[in-house]
Order: sequence, then structure tokens, then C-alpha cells
Amino acid sequence: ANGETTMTTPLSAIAEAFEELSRTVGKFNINGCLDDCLRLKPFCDACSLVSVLFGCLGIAFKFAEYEYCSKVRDLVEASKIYGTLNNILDIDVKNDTVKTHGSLSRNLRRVRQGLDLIRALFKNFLSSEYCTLKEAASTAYAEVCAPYHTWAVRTAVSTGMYALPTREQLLLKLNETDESAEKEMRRYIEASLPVIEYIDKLYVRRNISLDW
Ligand code: 1PZ
Repeated sequence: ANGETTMTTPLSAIAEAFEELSRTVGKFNINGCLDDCLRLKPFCDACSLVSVLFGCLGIAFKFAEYEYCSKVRDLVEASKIYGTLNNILDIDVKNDTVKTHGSLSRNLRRVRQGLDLIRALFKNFLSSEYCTLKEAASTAYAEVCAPYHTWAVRTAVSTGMYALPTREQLLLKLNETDESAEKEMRRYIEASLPVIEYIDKLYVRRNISLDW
């Protein structure tokens, strides 16, 4: 209907959402107050946008989509009760369930790893070091997620890598050109970092290690 306005693509929507989150986290950095600046609902909304990427990966990653989306969904449910990411940590620390399978703090940790994986993947995608999407994705996965995944999951992921689309197919599916994808990926790479670091701080300042 509005021919002149800029088209929204999945990548630009993701970049936009994380820029909004990073502005919130940035404000807290200036004020120096750690608590409660990141609200659960907008965080979940941004994380939900990421699920469109799975549609581009082929059926081999259906299990990853299910894993990621079910954890985001749990957090969405929780956002009806708990206002902020900080609240979630408080509750699980109190109940001693931070690392318990299926707990909100554990799901948050997994979703954060997913966000970091995408960040690493986009960096590799834009780097001239990697010629294929498979190389870019395999290296990102090996660095960011593999150390925390079971052997069975790592095997499934490395098998799935063979079924990834090519760079060109991915750009086409995402409705991007090389140039537009580069711009949107750079926006996400920059904006997601303070959000990821903020989440890490929620654990670290409670003396919870990040090696899981
Ligand atoms: C466009 C380029 C494609 C990149 C492809 C890289 C895909 C790697 C997919 C990794 C799948 C891992 C799936 C299973 C993980 C589970 O071991 C854990 C279990 O957590 P627990 O229940 O024990 O607490 N689940 C997760 O870590 C949930 C999130 C995993 C998915 C992250 C994917 C991020 C998005 C990839 C790009 C679309």
C-alpha cells in the first residue's frame, strides 16, 4: 500500500528490536544501576523475531527451532508474572533452581546462547575468511554453543550443516541483497552485544559461573 516507505525484512525487524533493547540497557549502564532495566516482555518479543531464521535453515534444524521456541515460549509465559529478567534470577536463586532443567534462569541462559550464536554466525558470514554458509555456521557453532551441548546434539548439528542453503539462497529467502544483509547483520552484531553482556552480568554478580 505504501510504495515509497522502506520495506521491512526479517533481518531489519530483528536489528530494530535489538537496537531498542540495547538502548534500554545502555541507559542503565550510564545510571550504573544494574536492576530491572530489561523487561521480560520486550526481550521475549525480540527473541521471538529470531525464529524466522529457522525457516531458512532447512528441516535438519527443525529440532533446533523447537528447542529455541519452546524456551522462548516459557519465558513469554513467565512475563505475565515476572516483569524483568532480573526477577527471574531472583526467584531461581531463592529456590536453588538456577541450573535446574527447564527453569526460567536455565532457559534464559540457553536463549542467550542462541542470540550469541547468531551474532557469531553473522560476523562469520560477513568475514571474507569463510566462503560458505556451512563454514561460517560450523565455526560459530563450535565456538559459541558446542562446548555446552551434549554429544548427541553436536552430532545432529554437524549433520544438519550439510543441508544448509547456500549464501545466495539464504539471502534470497531473507529478501536481502549482499549490501542490505551486511547492513542489517552489522546492526544486530552491535546491538545484541550489550544485551548479551547484560544477561551475563545477571548471573555473574550472583556468583553463578557461565560454564554451562
Ligand atoms: C543461518 C545459518 C544457520 C546456522 C546454523 C546453526 C544452528 C545451530 C543450532 C543449534 C541447535 C542446538 C539445539 C539443541 C540444544 C539443546 O542441547 C539445548 C538444551 O538445553 P537444556 O534443555 O538442557 O537446558 N537447548 C538450547 O540450547 C536451546 C536453544 C538452541 C538453539 C539456538 C539456535 C539459535 C539460532 C540459530 C540460527 C537461526
